Amino acid sequence: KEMKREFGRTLNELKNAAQETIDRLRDNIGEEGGSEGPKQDLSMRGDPLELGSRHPVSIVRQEIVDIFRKFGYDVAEGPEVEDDYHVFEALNFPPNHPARDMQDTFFVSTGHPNPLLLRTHTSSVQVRTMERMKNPPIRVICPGRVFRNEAISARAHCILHQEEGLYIDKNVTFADLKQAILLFAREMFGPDTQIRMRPSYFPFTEPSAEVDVSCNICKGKGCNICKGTGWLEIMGCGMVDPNVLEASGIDSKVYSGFAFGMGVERIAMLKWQVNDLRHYFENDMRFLREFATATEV
Ligand code: 2NL
Repeated sequence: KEMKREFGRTLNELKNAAQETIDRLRDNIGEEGGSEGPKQDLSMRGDPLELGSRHPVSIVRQEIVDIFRKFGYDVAEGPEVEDDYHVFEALNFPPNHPARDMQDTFFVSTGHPNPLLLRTHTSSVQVRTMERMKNPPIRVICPGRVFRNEAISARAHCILHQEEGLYIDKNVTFADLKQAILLFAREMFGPDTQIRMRPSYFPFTEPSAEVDVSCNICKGKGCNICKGTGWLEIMGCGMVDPNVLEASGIDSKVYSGFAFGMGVERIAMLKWQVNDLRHYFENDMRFLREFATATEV
């Protein structure tokens, strides 16, 4: 009750002060505005615009694309919602391959002979390129988002970015593949980079290999990034299986080719020693700002 009077007086003072300010401002701009419009203080500073910066995945994606464009490759993109034929069938996946399981792939529609699904690799774009071009030489690099039905952890995520390359012509050999990968690795990781290839298996290439680059942190001596081995795995590759060429209407007796694929997040992790994949998807400003100086918009 006692505070009521005090409170009322303060409110009244506030009201009067506000009214005074409104009157003063109204006198300044003029009651009607008129043909001249309101008089504004043009010297007042505006709100500073906070400039954004490129996401690290976007930076590396562009770096890889630029390297292969320099080698004469075209960039091709395709749909993220694909069909079984372009993701698995045309790439020589056997009918019961585990990737075709609900456990590993997100299905959009099932129960048809050619169900719709979220692509698990961008090879489907290369299949569409082969179908369209028919006549080699074909040189494409296909960047894009891919999807895996996986539990999210430091090393796995259900959305990832991939970049796959394909080169088809007469007389393309494994030696050409090695040279292309070596040149790429030296552009990407520095001129002293060494590569090694280990035998591997993919349904769509034969022979197939995993590619390692010499660890540019410890110069091959062994550190915790390369786990003491001196080598870092960067991609998979191989000679395109003749079945894959034939499925897309390319004569495997006349033409041969090589293909490779790499994870963009993985390359970015190696480049900046990021140890947890989840950083790339959480959009924490403290993480993103780290890359603001790495690129000029
Ligand atoms: C990896 C390995 C690879 C391919 C992708 C490919 C595409 C066509 C035909 C044959 Cl159309 N191969 N792509 C070949 C070898 C490896 O990716 O580890 N990716 C993250």
